[in-house]
Amino acid sequence: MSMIKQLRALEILDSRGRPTVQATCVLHSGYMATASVPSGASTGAAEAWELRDGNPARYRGLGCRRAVENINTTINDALKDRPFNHQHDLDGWLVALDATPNKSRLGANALLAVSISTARAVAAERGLPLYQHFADMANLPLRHIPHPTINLFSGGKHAGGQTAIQDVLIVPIAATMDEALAMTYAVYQTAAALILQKYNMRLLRADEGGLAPDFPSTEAMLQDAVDSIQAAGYVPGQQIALAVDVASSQFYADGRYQLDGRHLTSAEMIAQLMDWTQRYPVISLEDGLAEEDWANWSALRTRLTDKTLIMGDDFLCTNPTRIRRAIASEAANALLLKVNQIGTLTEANEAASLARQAGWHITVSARSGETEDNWLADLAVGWGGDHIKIGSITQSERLAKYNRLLAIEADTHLPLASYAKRQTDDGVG
Ligand code: 2PG
Ligand code: MG
Repeated sequence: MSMIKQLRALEILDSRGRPTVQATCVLHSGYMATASVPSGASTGAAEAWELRDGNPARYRGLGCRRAVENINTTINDALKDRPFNHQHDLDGWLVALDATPNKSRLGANALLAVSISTARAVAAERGLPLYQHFADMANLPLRHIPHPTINLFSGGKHAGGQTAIQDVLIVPIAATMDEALAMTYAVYQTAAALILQKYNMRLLRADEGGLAPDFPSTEAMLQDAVDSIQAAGYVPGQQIALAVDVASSQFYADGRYQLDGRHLTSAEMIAQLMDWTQRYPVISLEDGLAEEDWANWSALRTRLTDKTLIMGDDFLCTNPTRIRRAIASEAANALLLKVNQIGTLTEANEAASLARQAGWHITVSARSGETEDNWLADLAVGWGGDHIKIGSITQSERLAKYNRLLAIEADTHLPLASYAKRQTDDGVG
């Protein structure tokens, strides 16, 4: 049994210099912990509500003082001195206290900061590493370190909109996290030299650290990734595969996908996605279709071979209701899990277990606006994520998570998850 003595919060800045929420949980046992929440840019319409102050004179309305105040007063008053045994008790109180469908009263940013800081304090109280506490919360054994999918090229909302699609990521087919990161460094540096030569662009980075020259087309973005892999001495598809976050909700309007100067119908977009998977070593397509294009997701999944991950990000928003619907209509085979899309650990865990039971793959993901906090690495290991998506191997808000994964790998000697579609029951890809 645990009991909160005090919750307190602070407005801090994320990796884009925008305010976000940090909470500290002090337990009666004397254990305490702090956690910070991230924030997206290409957000799904169904995401839980990030409470912002809306005062244009301060951070252009993005201040988080109201969310902070909600933790310091309403949430602290309601949760302190109440004994609880499980995270779901605590998160249930948070959801009931907010009492809106999308957490707009107290703010999902406030709720999540409390949910995670409390989990971390309880892990300390139990004398366990955070990843073990997350595994216990999900009632799962520790099986593997999630396989990294690492941002090489950025576009869309993370790079000023110079391309329609958002990310081309590399998936090093490595045996350990340590090896995967070393391979990534080689490709990243080679790609930086290639874009200097080809686009005359210096090493400038997008929000998640990806390289973001003015690619003339999506095709060029994919081809440059393959060329960089090759020039770094690796065989595309055999030693390093690709994943794409198409983030297509961002270029979908009036029933058409506005891609490279074309206006594609859903059927044409599906054909385009198939073409990419046939011509490039793409193993995962995230948000290949738009969040409101429900009717065509099932067609996308049917048309592509079962080897490709059809992953829902904005489409599913880590929302158990949307995931149930997608499972029933066979609209995807992979979940992108972002806990701040739903607002508490318990609901995110429910989303993950629904996906797992359906035989889906899970990629645990950071947001484009991150902090130096590293809880995501522990969560991804504890909840058995198949892949993890953090961004590039630059910038400390990204490296905090990669470095934590290296430490967990060194401590646990867990194997790296398969890079391929999803884990079978015996843990072999
Ligand atoms: C995504 C994420 C991370 P954002 O779309 O998958 O890359 O971006 O946090 O801006 O939603
Ligand atoms: Mg995405």
